[in-house]
Amino acid sequence: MWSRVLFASLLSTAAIADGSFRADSHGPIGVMGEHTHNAGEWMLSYRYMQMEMDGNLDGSDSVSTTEIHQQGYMNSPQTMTMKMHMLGGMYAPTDELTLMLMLPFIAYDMDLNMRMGMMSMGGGMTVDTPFSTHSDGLGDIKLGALFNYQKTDSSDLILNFTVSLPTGSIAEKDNTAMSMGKDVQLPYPMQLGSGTYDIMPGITYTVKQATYSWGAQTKATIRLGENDNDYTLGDRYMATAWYARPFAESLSWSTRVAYEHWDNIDGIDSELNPMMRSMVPTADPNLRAGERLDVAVGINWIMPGEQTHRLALEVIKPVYQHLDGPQMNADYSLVLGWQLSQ
Ligand SMILES: [Cu+2]
Repeated sequence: MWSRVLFASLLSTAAIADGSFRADSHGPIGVMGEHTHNAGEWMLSYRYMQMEMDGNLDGSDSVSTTEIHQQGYMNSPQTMTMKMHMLGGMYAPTDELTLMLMLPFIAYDMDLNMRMGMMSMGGGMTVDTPFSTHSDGLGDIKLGALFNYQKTDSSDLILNFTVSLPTGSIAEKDNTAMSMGKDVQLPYPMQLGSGTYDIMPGITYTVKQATYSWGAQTKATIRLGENDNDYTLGDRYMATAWYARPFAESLSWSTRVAYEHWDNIDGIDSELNPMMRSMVPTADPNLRAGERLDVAVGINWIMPGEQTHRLALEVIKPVYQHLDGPQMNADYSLVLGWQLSQ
């Protein structure tokens, strides 16, 4: 085992000159479609992504549970955990074209508080009932094509084109504190898919120098048409840039910034009880838009060989959020990934 690791490390030092075996020859693991492959190469990947949301914001200001109840909502979201297992595949039929497939499996958990006034006990008395909702299953499958528009020894300009298929459920139901043991349609953020075909055009530029690398990517998510429940999720626009540096023999660290803007929902979910909109902010299609600036640090570890293994971790922390609220506050995310390529 150790001799193999040592051998791999020596190999990576030897190969550092041509750059193909550098840990930072792939971008930070939280970035997708930032590299291409040479003709005939394939890659399999697994990513575990987790995002924690805690509390609520209106604009950039924190809104307390009590303030949300005072705005007339009987239910206030408290925390939400979003977990995703993503299987990925890449294959390059030619040097100019790399195909990509992404299969996401998602689990969402939201904790809420229901507050009810107790008339019989006189003014001002309230009773809090905490409850949770859960959804899980396949998300929207994505098919991508990456075109090497301009490639030099040290830089790569990639045109990204991805289609997102409506394979994720928009019919997720669960008990709520108000549903008397009955499963009811859950609000928008608990649904697993968009329900629409979405196109995701993007541009990626990466540069590799002897002692460092950097890259930038911008990508949009444009929803086409309306889903079966008569609504369309908001479009999303993302831009990110990173800097990475090899250290030791088979490791690299990275630092990254990412900005994302997303729009409100168009239409209203026809399966969602119309009363819900006044009972919980997550059921209001006009309280979904926002923007966020994240910073991230990451590490890549590479084990080259006939087949190259790569392990990577990235931790992402929002530094600025401005939300149409009350909307849930993103606390942090992490992405853990394994990539196998040949
Ligand atoms: Cu790849």
